[in-house]
Amino acid sequence: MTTTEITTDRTTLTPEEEALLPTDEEVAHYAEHGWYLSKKLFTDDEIDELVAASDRYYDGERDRLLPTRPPKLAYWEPAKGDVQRHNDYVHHEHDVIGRILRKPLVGAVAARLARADEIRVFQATMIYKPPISGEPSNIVPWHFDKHYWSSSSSEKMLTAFIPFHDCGEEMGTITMVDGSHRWQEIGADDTVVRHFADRDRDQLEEMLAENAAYNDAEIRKIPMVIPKGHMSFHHCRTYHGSGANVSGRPRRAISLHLQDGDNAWREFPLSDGSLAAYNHDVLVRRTADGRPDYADPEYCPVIWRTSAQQGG
Ligand SMILES: O=C(O)CCC(=O)C(=O)O
Ligand SMILES: [Fe+2]
Repeated sequence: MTTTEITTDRTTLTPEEEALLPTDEEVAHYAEHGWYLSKKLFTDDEIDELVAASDRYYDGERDRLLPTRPPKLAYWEPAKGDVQRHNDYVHHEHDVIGRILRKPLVGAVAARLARADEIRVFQATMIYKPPISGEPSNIVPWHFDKHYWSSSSSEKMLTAFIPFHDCGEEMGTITMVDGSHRWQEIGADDTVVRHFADRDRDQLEEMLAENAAYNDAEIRKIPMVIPKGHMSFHHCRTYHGSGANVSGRPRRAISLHLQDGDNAWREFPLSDGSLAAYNHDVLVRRTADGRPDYADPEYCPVIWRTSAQQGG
């Protein structure tokens, strides 16, 4: 990339937005604990726009469709009924949702937390927990996101969990296992690359306990109490999950998975000899040497680049 391009691409924040970035202390807290509760990064208008756009999305509105259906696509449709809804690639299929999620400020916060110069979207999954207290599909068992991203080379990837309203414990908010991103993992096998919905819940609870014991660590569960417009970030190795929605209102959110500029497809062999894959692999363009390109702007747009002028 030439200097001219860096200057052209330079994204700037207003002074008000700069004040919303994590402080050095908060970046250090993220490095130690593996999670960060942000300041108010989206205005009420932006969140209200997301709610309206998601209503239209659930009614079937799309600006484009994926050209092919990837093997592990999460894609709720009305025929699936009142279960927890997960819809991948909402940033690609819906222009309003995509535009709001690409807000540079969100990328700038992620860049500081990950200590990266560039942040791209990796995936955006819209999530809806129906207000049914006993709905079993509403429970998100313990997992960490890197398990699904074995074909990604980066260890810095992170997720922004963005509720569309105040989100507390009664809604089944996302809950972090404090500091677990620093644990050494034991007992991982190929089954961890399967989505948590397809896995045995007791096995996941047990895996968490075993990993904590192996690391001589206590399991400290921290529910993220997130005011409207704020969001919680977690490192790709931080264990997290969430419980029932007993609030009487739907819990609506987007899980915005982010990658740093250096992330790329890597060969990751599984025990049966096949290679770990991600849904992108059947969608994105190829790099010059034939690998899936996780920088394809069609699916993985850049939302932040730190230029020399802006400093780290
Ligand atoms: O919906 C939740 O509570 C958890 C979402 C999640 O696993 C994530 O954002 O990575
Ligand atoms: Fe997750």
